[in-house]
Amino acid sequence: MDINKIRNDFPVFRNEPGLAYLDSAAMALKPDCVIKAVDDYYNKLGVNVHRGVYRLSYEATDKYEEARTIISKFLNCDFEEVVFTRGASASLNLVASSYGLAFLKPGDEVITSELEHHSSHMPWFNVCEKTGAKLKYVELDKENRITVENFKKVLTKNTKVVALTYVSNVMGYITPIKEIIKLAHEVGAIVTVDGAQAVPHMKVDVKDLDCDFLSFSGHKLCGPTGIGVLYGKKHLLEKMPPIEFGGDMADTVLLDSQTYKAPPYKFETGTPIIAGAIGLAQACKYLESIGFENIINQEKKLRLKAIEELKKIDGVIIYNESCETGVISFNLEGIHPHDAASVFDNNDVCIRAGHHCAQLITKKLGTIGTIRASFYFYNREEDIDKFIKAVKEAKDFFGQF
Ligand code: C6P
Repeated sequence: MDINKIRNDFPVFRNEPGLAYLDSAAMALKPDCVIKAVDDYYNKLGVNVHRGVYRLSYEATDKYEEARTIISKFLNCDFEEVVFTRGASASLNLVASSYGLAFLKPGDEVITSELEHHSSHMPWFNVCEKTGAKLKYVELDKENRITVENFKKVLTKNTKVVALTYVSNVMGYITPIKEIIKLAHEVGAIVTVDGAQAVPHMKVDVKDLDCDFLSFSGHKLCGPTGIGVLYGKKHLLEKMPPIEFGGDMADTVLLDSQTYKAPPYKFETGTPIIAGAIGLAQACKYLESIGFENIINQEKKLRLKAIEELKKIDGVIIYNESCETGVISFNLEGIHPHDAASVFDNNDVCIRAGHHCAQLITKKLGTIGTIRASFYFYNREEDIDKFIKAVKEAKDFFGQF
């Protein structure tokens, strides 16, 4: 893989060749082809879909629905199973607010974990409070991973929903989700997978996983902001009530009754995120052209090298040494992660510091937050040199107080 050629696809790197962008877990940068797809829609079409009875509107509708086809192939599912949303948070909330509120009752159980992002766990906390269902947590192992063994301990015949992350945004661990889905289905539970940190990095085939729902955001896979996907099995989407009502999702509206369109449109109220969907489809094609094997290999290679260098520095606490994706969560002994972050910024190194919207796991780690560096396929060895230099500077500077 020619990294310099790949970096040339990204305007941010052309503008700032020296930038060490190590915050792709928060948001991935955008390549020219995605920006062009969005730009083309605004420049050449720029009109609404599903409504206009004129050529430009038909063309916009075709582009929007073609994006759904591309994404359904990307995930290996049917066209109707792709619901466009504002992002992973909106998708995860949709499942809880629709499926959860409609079908859970007192005595039912929902399994989640302390590794979850707030957007995966909090909607189910809310649903359990409202329905009287019980929220249970898989005990994490010594490394703070979700294991099949520990999952079995909380799974019962009362389990109705399993809401777990596929890849943790703080630890970067991959959950053994396929085995968990199989076990959950044996007791009749459905599984909603938070794929926000998985879909950008590995081939996710929803048929192979057999998950019931999968949520992700476009912006973490080189797509535009404000667009996300909820994959849902057709028979489940069909029986779920809509949670937003109004334009485009309505079928027949009378004074004393109303009916809704079939999925996915039942869940896409109002003017949809047309440019976002078109840009996201282009991003999926772009990642496929890079190849998921190449993507994960580059991330792992860089991460290993960075860990090797970090371990040579005294006072570095690494929380996820065995992680199998591109994330390093660490701290510098006695230094607040936000203080350290300012030194990274001064060195043109973009990292994230804090609880990463996952307070359950940062609390479990015994810290208020971590410094997180996350690698993607466009990072290179020079980024590690800059990163390590910043770590040493932060340590030297704040270590004196
Ligand atoms: N994590 C991070 O820096 P949204 O914000 O809706 O696009 O994605 C929410 C979300 C859900 N699940 C996981 C596992 C995530 O990592 C995220 C977003 C970013 O880690 C922003 S907090």
